[in-house]
Amino acid sequence: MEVSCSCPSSRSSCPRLTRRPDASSSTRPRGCWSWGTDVRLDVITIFPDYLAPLDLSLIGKARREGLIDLRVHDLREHAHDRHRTVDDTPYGGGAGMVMKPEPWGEALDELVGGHHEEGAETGAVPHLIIPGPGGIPFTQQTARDLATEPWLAFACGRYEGIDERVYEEAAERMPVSVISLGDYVLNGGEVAVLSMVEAIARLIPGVIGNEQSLVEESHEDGLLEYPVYTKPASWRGREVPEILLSGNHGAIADWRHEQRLRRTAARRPDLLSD
Ligand code: JD8
Repeated sequence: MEVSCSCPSSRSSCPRLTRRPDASSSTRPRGCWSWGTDVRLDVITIFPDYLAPLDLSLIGKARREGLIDLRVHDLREHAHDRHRTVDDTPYGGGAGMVMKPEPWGEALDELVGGHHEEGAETGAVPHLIIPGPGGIPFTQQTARDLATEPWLAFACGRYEGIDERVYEEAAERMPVSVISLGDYVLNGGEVAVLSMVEAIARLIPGVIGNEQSLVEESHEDGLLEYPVYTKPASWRGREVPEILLSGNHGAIADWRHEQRLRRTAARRPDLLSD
């Protein structure tokens, strides 16, 4: 996916044109972008308060520390009639309402046009992620891939969805991916964006304290996580597995791997056949 950037770096050294090295490398260039953080995330929605949880916890801390530049935009700012209308009845009939194209076109114009504050000629564009039940599945690999990109924008649909021409028009000026959180139906894209942003942001260097804990997570290497325990060693007549109190780190590691295999075989045999 080709993205242009007008920062002073030469093509070969500009991080925007090259995916950011993965989490572990410390050579990652910083602050090439006029917004000075490594990753910019924009979310466009008619329910900005739905994204309030991203002010909390590790993501909130990462935003305050300038590791992530997360901006939430209200789509209704781009609906100029008295009722700030963003939806209308579907052509061809049918139940429900469809999101109008004009507010989306304008919202994306502002996003792309405003970057670097020098206007559209910068050529820098985000990767537009549009959640939808018909999208490609969102997986840990998707999160890993997107976490290497410097600028993501998320379009939260509602009602029966967004006018199809918005997808087509956007794809003429930026990369567009329709991604599904899972095979069930939500009422809109906000919940999906909350999950996707958390899964992506926690892979950005510095967001979660010790990146070591990223390594043995479920789906990180295709196996589910092992069971975990903490004090007290005995609780309601239930004991912590003896091996974990042994101090024998090699044996503990073997036991944990065995537990991961058993749990994966029991709950997600599909992961073992991949
Ligand atoms: C975006 C509108 C609601 C969907 C009519 C219900 C993702 N895994 C997922 N399930 N549902 C969504 C999702 C649902 C959305 C929108 C994402 C925008 N709706 C629509 C089609 C049927 N209503 C999702 N990611």
